[in-house]
Amino acid sequence: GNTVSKILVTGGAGFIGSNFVHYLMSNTDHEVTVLDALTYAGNKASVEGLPANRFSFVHGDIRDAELVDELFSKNDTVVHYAAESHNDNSLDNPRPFLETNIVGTYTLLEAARKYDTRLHHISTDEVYGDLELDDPERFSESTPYNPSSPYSSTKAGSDLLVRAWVRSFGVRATISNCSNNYGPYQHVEKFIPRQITNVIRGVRPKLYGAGENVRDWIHADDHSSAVMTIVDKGVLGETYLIGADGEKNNKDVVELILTTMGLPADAYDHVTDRPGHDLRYAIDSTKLRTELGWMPTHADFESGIAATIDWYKNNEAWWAPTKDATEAFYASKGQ
Ligand code: NAD
Ligand code: TDX
Repeated sequence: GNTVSKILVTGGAGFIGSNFVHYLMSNTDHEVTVLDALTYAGNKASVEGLPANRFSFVHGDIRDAELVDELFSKNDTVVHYAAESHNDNSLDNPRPFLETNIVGTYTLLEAARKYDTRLHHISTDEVYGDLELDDPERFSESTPYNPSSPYSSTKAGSDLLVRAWVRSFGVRATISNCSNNYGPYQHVEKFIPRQITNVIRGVRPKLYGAGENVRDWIHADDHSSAVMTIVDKGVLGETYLIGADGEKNNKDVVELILTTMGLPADAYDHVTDRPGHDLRYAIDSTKLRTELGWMPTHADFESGIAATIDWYKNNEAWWAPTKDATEAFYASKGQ
């Protein structure tokens, strides 16, 4: 396996990155450094109170080649989460997605090449486009790339850069493409936290279109254990798909949130659909399970959602500062 002791986590103040940092602190002895630009999506509070002998936070941009060079010189392993991550924003203003997802990833790859750093690149199932509701095939490592949105096309571009730097320059990298995550510390712009925090505020949840679209939900902790499995045991140059057999349509998810929060299942509104809205994502994670022995442990979606609802109820100070601006953005688009 790969020897890890000092690990740099880009985007570690975001949703999945911060969950990964907490996972590392609880399950490993590694020294952890976060590099995060604290964009609208980053929140330093998500990684506050961690032991200073093992954790440090660097406020900076992954496009800053000088800073990236210095941090790569001090770390043996980099896990790259930093990205512009929200499809709806990418439809409104694609430029930051090109900057961070493409140029940012390029900047890290050049540093990995210089220092021969072990790099794990975090990506998404959205690079594969979408599936019909009745398609018996799910996405696998051999599915052709076919991204739909500015977000997913820039993530696809970043994956292809990683593959090219592996092949052309021998960079020691792996890639994972994961399905939709849920759990604590997720920005209220995203589907599940938006609806939970709407209900907490007495606002009706907002379903895009008819709500038939299917997402393959995985708890952020299961994503973290999968990533650590790949960092420890993954074969260099390989891609691994991460998923936990969690397909649900959006209507069922909204109804589950409402009933879990003690409201009638139909107490939501249908709003303007997302342009180009991908119909269905579904992951076949056989390769990761059989070759590296990974298994998800948060199998019960209902109890995972109940715990997530409790987290948002108990952490209003974490999300309240971003709620009004997020809803104003959606209201401007009839969503
Ligand atoms: P997020 O938007 O919650 O967090 C992104 C973090 O990156 C923020 O802390 C932000 O401040 C930081 N960041 C943005 N631009 C930066 C820059 N130029 N330099 C340094 N830091 C910068 O995103 P997330 O949902 O946690 O997603 C993390 C990663 O996982 C992304 O690469 C995303 O494509 C991927 N992913 C997400 C999901 C999901 O369901 N959310 C699923 C699969 C893959
Ligand atoms: O208010 C809403 N109502 C609604 O019906 C919002 C915000 C979303 N939706 C729908 C759109 C999607 O079908 O819910 C589904 C999930 O939406 P998002 O939370 O925006 O996620 P998605 O577009 O599926 O992308 C997510 O998963 C893959 C992450 O944001 C990406 O970063 C990741 O790559």
